[in-house]
Amino acid sequence: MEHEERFDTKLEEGISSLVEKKGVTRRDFMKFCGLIAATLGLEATMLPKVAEALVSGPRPPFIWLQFAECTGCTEAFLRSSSPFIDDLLLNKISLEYHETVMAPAGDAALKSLNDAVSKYAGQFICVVEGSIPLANNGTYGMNGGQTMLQMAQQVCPQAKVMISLGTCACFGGLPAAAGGVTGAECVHGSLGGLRTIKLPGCPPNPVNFAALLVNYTLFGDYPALDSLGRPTFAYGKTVHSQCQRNGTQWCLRGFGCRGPSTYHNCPTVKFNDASSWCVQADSPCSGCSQPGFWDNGSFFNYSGTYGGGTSTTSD
Ligand code: FSX
Ligand code: F3S
Repeated sequence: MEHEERFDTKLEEGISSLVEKKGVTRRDFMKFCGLIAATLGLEATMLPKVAEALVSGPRPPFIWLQFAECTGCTEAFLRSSSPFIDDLLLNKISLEYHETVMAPAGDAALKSLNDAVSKYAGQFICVVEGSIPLANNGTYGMNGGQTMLQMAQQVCPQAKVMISLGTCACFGGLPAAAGGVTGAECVHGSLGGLRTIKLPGCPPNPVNFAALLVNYTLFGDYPALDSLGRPTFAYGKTVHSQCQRNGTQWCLRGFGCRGPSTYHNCPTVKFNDASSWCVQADSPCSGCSQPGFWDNGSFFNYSGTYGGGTSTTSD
């Protein structure tokens, strides 16, 4: 959809400088704003506010921790085909600590973490990727002589807002799969039930993260969450209920598709600049954003008979 509405001079200047820097058009930017607005279920009249939040909103301090994981969550941002998502991550927030993208290493990195926590105590937004090894006093996950658990215990309770990014941080994910020896647990469980917004997915969709930030900038509060702590704008409906194959002969339910028991907006937001998603690419949904993934959610462990698969809901 084309958005030709012009905004006030300051906002137009901000948009111009952003699109110039990214080598894309104003229309591309407005398309991205439209995707964010649609993801949040906002009226079209909110588009200028969404644009403003992306262009000139406040830059809250972020501390981004990475524990037991594959870095796929960060990669999903940095390699996103949307030219605006990496910009959002690197320029529209004040990224005080992030091991993958920061320049300092070793002691200097740990010092910058401690400095940032002291300086922004009670004000920073903390993003955690990965689950936390608890077995053997947490020694399966060490960072600078500290266990990941110790680091999480020191940093996370001082955050203003906690975001668990990816299934590992939200529910344990792959590091917590059967056969693992590290005793990895989700962030919420490892930290005595600390309140955290959960954005599961392996990897999570960067558009939902961008939408969460825009929502926070616009309304200054947590979005509506479901009983598991996931924003309902992204996890309010099953994949199956939004799937383009629903009711067609092309449905992959007989191949172990987990769409009927997986809550996520993949069919509408999609991945890679909204070009495709798992089922569109002929893969059954693996339930990667549900608790129990990998062991319970993945069709890789599907033990039924092809052609006769079952699902837990019928919507
Ligand atoms: Fe987990 Fe993320 Fe999957 Fe990987 O940080 S949700 S294994 S995409 O990297 O934590
Ligand atoms: Fe079929 Fe639903 Fe999966 S329509 S392909 S079972 S998401």
